Amino acid sequence: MSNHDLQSFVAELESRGWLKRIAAKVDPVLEITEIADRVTKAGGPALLFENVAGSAFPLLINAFGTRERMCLALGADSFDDIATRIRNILKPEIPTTLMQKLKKLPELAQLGSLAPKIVKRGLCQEVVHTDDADLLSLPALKCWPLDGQPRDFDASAQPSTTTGEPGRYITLGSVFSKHPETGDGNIGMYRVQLFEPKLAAMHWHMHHDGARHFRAYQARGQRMPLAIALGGPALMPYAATCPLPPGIDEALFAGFLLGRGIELVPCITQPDIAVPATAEFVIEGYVDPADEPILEGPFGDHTGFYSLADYYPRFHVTAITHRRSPIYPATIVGKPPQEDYWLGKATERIFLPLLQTIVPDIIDYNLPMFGCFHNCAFVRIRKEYPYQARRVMHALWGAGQMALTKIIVVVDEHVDVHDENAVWFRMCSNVDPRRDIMFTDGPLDILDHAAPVCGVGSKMGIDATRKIAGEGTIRAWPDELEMNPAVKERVTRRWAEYGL
Ligand SMILES: Cc1cc2nc3c(=O)[nH]c(=O)nc-3n(C[C@H](O)[C@H](O)[C@H](O)COP(=O)(O)O)c2cc1C
Ligand SMILES: [Mn+2]
Repeated sequence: MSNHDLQSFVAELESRGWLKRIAAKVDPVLEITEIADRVTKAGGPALLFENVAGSAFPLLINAFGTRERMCLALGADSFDDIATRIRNILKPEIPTTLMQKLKKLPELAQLGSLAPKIVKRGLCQEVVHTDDADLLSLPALKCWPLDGQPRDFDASAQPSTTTGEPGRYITLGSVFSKHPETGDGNIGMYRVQLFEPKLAAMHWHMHHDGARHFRAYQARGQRMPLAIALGGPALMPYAATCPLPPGIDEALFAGFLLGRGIELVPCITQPDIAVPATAEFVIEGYVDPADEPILEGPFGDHTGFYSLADYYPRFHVTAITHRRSPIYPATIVGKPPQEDYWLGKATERIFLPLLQTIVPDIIDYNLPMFGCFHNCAFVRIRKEYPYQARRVMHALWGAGQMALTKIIVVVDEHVDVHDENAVWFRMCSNVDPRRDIMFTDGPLDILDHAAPVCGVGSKMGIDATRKIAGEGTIRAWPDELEMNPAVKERVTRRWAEYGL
């Protein structure tokens, strides 16, 4: 079972020739980024660096860097297979909201025993460090040259940084938390900047569930227990990135994807939090609402720019546990394509049926690579009445993490949204800018540097559908050119005869 834990996944990748071991000594400061960036952009293999300078642990990167490897991690032949499984659960029901649908998952989980199982022992606790826990023993990457160096960087204003090199990050950690009142679990992938052996920064965006949980602890004036897990079932990092609504535990969704409940073991120093028993490393600790926040970043981000430095909660480490011979998993983000493109594509496909329950007009959508997830969405609808495209835009701007989308382009049902030129063609030809482009305002991705205020700004909707009566001033709308199918078929059949 290659998706049981990271080590079996690595073995499976290797047996398929999808993984390369690198024995040469490499620097986790920038060098691994440059290697991984080249390999990922060339569609190359997963990389296992066996000799990382300054650390005893091997480092795995680009494990999910192709469609095939992402599917293998998910244990599916295709993303659409998973979407079909989801569609089948949703089918017998009257379409309601995404929220109500997902709230049903726990019931389904009980039936199918997909709920997480708490176990007493886990491989992830074979080795336990408490007083001697040291974040700097990990081969954490410094990804890009200006990471961790704010423009007006004043070393004296920082805690005494003992990382040697500023800007080292845990980049593929799944952060486990629990809501203090409801007890709901959450897993989110948030980057973690290392400052001292037991001090890091927790970069959860205000729109994400980790930050929401933190606000609940803040209101109660309580410390928030946390654990960062690295490794575990191969689909764990994917599950941590899933845009599930608040209150829906990613551990349950992971069980649904895996087809059986994932095994969780309680942390040693934070026993309220349970983590995958087969994780490679677990970093246990807490954030304290009474602390001063710490200046985090900048960080070379998936937008292709450095996200600006800002203040985030301090994460205090109480233990680091790991397997006897652990592998440290990492990723880098940067100008696309990167490994995270495939995590995003999986979500785009897997969440289509759920999105359709709240916006049934949508036949298909594409989050194009250049849009870096939140900047741009191409949406295909079957248009039946005036201003339907605008209704779809507004619905999307209210739908979970899709609400952060900056630019939405809507096209008619005959347009393939995965063919970017086909979308540009309609956008240029079918649009009267003054009539067909609308602006609105709302929350934006925290990483959108063009937004006038962090996390808030304007959005643009472009209605590139054919215009019909009721949509402002339109003249007779022309038909699009298309050859008669019988003629096409005849030409195909006779092609050899033409000698072309
Ligand atoms: C490689 C990678 C890195 C990410 N880093 C962060 C991050 O630092 N902070 C953050 O809030 N979200 C980050 N995300 C996005 C969240 O993991 C994602 O939006 C997730 O759905 C949040 O889960 P939540 O809503 O349960 O908090 C990252 C995603 C990926 C794929
Ligand atoms: Mn969540």
